Amino acid sequence: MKPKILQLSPILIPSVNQKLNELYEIYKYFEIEDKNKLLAEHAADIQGVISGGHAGISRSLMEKLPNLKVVAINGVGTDAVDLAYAKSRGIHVTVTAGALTEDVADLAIGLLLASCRGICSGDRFVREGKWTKTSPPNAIPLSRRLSGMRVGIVGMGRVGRAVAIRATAFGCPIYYTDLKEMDDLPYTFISDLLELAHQSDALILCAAADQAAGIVNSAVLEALGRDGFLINIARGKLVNEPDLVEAIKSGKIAGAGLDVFVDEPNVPEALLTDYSVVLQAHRASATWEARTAMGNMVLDSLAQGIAGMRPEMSMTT
Ligand code: 8YV
Repeated sequence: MKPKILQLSPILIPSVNQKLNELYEIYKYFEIEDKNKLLAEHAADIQGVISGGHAGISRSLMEKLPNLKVVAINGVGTDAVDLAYAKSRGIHVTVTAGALTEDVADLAIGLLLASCRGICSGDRFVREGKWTKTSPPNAIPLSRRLSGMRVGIVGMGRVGRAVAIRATAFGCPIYYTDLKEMDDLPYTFISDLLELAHQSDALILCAAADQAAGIVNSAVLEALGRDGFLINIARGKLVNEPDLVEAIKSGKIAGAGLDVFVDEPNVPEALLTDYSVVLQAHRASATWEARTAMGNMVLDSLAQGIAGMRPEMSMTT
């Protein structure tokens, strides 16, 4: 009999799904309406869970799975998993570290460029037929230069470092904050987030959100300033969203590029109508390349965890 796996969020790579179906009995929790019935019939046999970084797994669901060995996160964030509880049960929680780094960093730079150069506004202007012989020269406001911009990075893990390399190629001086200064980096460490925002023209959030909810608040946005841009490709909850809406509305900052939100897929109404904000639907890792590598790592983690080995990517052991 094949081991049983509960899948909490979809995987979009056909070869990975094929392999999953070959090796396991997969229960797609996100598609099943009668979840109680499913759990009543199979909970005791479930050995593995697949979920996304943002979706994670609730503690109450883990409690219903007495023989759970591994939660394979198809992503790098573990903020939506109670790691301490998983650890106390000996459940491995694994991530796909390294598989999505370049893609997430690419989107961070893309969002910064799109925000500061008004790329989406320009696109809209042309599509809406507003670019005419008689359109006033200032119909689209002048934008801001990325090259040389002072870039502040919050969280210097894999993604933060990849963003720094890209921004350096644009001639941007790099400042960063993290729990501590890192000896191997040629960038300027600023321990205080408020001070970092003050020193930056663009603040790029690349941090894990496990213990950092709401760190970007009104004071930080005010320090970033009216010519500053906020980019978030990490987690929505790093930002106090009402403070961000207020900062955008009042012109406290120049703009934002956001891939993530507090209550996805709900985006604050006020941001939808404000074109100084460039929006994405949590897609920083959504490339064929990243998602294929991630899916293969999920397969490895499940195989190792179910075989009773410590998965290479385990965050709990
Ligand atoms: C993924 C993420 O989009 O890595 C993470 O933690 O949030 C994202 O990269 C998500 O996990 C997709 O399943």
